[in-house]
Amino acid sequence: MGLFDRIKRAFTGEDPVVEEQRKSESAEPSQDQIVFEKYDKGVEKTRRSFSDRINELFAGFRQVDDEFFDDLEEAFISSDVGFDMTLALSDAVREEVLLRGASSGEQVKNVIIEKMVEIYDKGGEPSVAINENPDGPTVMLFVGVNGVGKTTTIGKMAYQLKQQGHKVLLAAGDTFRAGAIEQLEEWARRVDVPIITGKAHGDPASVAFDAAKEAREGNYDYVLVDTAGRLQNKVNLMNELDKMKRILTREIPGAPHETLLVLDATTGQNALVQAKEFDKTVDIDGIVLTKLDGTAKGGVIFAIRYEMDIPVKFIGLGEQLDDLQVFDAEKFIYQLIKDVVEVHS
Ligand SMILES: Nc1nc2c(ncn2[C@@H]2O[C@H](COP(=O)(O)OP(=O)(O)OP(=O)(O)O)[C@@H](O)[C@H]2O)c(=O)[nH]1
Ligand SMILES: [Mg+2]
Repeated sequence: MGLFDRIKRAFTGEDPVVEEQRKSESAEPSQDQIVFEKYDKGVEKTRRSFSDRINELFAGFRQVDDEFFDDLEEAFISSDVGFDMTLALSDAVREEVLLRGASSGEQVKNVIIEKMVEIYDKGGEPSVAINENPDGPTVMLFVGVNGVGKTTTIGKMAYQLKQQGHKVLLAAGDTFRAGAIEQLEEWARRVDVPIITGKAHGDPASVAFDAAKEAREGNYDYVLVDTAGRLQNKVNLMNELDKMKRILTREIPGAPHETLLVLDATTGQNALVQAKEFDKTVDIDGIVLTKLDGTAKGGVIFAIRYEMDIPVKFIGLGEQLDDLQVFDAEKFIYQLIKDVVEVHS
């Protein structure tokens, strides 16, 4: 079943999770419901601003003319959906409205939502699975500019993996920023997993080496490697990442198996710029989009989807240990548009 059909099913009450959530306030919430509610809360700001813009647009709706499309494009651009996706969307809506002879506000609104999902879904949903190492420890490298949430994400990820019964090791590869090692040590304590550290201002590649060795000898399932977000300059940063990767590959075949680029959703279109920048020099397997809970700029997920070939695999919906979620396009889009679409039950 395609993405649009699944979202539609959620709206018509045929989705078991949504249905359960609607009915029950009495029973203990299921794991699915908990996740659903996290999405609900996590995208609240984005939903509110997106819904306001779209509803405002339709409050004064008379007809689909050039002025309407100007306003529609403005609404999408200011929701951080990105320039390219906005134009594609606008074109697709124009065409479909004509084709169907849609004239009422409600009809046009439905076309917009349908096209939004369709454009998001281009070529099918990308996999959000982590690349696992079948023969030993899976090494995950976390990269991104300073302050985006790398270290916090590692803490949450370690928690999740440990909950699933895995043996997890942390590696404090940010030796540059003052306090960075202690910060990761604190997470290691909270989650109760071991950590490999080096000296402050030491060589992060040697931390990577020690961690890889320990992971192999101690039969770990996962090694989560933190990195610096800022060095003296960008070239140094990229060289350092490169060196860490080389050491990891030498010590564990195929490592790092998963390189995750962490992006801060509150920076909106700037996150997209960073993604393009990193994509030029580092092989990125997936994106973690953090701080969605604190921003109305969650529409950037569409811009990333439209303009990049790298899937968003995880999203950060808060600062607690269990606030890292696997990205689920269906849940995300449903939560984003639920105040715009008429719910038929
Ligand atoms: N609300 C919210 N805050 C987050 C989320 N993820 C991270 N943060 C906060 O963002 C801030 C920066 O997080 P860090 O994990 O230190 O970021 P970093 O990328 O490791 O930063 P550097 O080590 O300086 O490069 C912290 O205050 C985190 O609590 C999230 O999903 N939601
Ligand atoms: Mg950090």
